Amino acid sequence: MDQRANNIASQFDIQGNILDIKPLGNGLINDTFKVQTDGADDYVLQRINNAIFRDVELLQHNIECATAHIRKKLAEAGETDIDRKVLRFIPCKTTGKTYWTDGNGYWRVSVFVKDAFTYETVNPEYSYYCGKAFGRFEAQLADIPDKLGETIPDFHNMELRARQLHEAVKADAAGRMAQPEVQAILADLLPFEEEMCKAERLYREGKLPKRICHCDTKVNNMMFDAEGNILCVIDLDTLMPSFVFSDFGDFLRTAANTVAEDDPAVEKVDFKMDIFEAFTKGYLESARVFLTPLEVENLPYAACLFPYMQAVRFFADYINGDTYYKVKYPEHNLVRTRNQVALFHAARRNVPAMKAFIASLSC
Ligand code: GN1
Ligand code: MG
Repeated sequence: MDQRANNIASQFDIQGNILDIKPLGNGLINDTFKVQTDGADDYVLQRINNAIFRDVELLQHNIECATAHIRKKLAEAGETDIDRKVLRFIPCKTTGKTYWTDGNGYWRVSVFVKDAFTYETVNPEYSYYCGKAFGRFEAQLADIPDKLGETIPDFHNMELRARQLHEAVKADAAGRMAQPEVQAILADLLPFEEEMCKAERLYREGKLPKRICHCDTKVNNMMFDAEGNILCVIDLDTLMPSFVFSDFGDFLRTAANTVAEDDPAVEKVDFKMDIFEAFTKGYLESARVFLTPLEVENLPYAACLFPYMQAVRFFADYINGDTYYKVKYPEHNLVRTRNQVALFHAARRNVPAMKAFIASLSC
């Protein structure tokens, strides 16, 4: 076992002796480890990517407020097994804060959720549960008294993402603009830019609210028990005020894609309408109570916006020379971009069917 990791984990008020620490999960941003102990709980140790999350104090403030609020609601509702239904972060022994820094990096520890499973893909039944769970998650946070901030300012602001792409193209820092395929992808994306920036326009016109959203509702950020019940939502770094489109759109971006987001077989990419229907049904059952008609009307737009935004983000990173997302090989971000562009087109073709389905729901 790595002595450094052991030393870092020991800064936190964990119970029991550490037996082993090994890598966990496949996030693209933070580094995650499982800390096995001889006590009642195991833990998750995470190095927070401080280049991306610049304000760790705010980040942990958001997470502490949100988890405490959900914990309180679960307790009031008479829930048992609360440590499997909301994450619990462990304070540092010396500072009492839920993060620790050695001046070299920022670290935090949470209780490992026992007997829980995450999946890279889901069937329609599980999608329906995910929809219900995310609608409930947003509803639970709708009356949070604390003020939460944006852990990455303008994280899902499409206008900003479009601007960043334009800047990347102009700077051409990695010399990749000379590739004919890069030019072709750019020409494919640009005509939709204005259409995709609709949310920001509605917001400026005062028609669209920001709510507390998770903002990284990839399917693998949801934990299930062995029977397929949703336990909790994980990866709370991007929990912040945003449009509901974030949670709705990002879930479908991963769950409704016929293949993984970095599958090079673009011809296999399609938008699964059965997943859309099941998720939307569940989501609206929990969220219809607080959503405005304009939000509901624009859910099909959200299903297109997120593959588009992700394509723009992967593409800008490729052009910049892979400075943001972890890559496993040099073309990784380009492969991801192609995949997300194909998904965007597939989603867009399904907009009339999505609208018809939402209109058919009675709830
Ligand atoms: C990042 O680290 P991970 O995989 O949970 C990213 C998301 C992207 C996603 C694409 C802070 O999330 O926004 O949708 O990769 N998180 C951040 O797979 O940028
Ligand atoms: Mg994740």
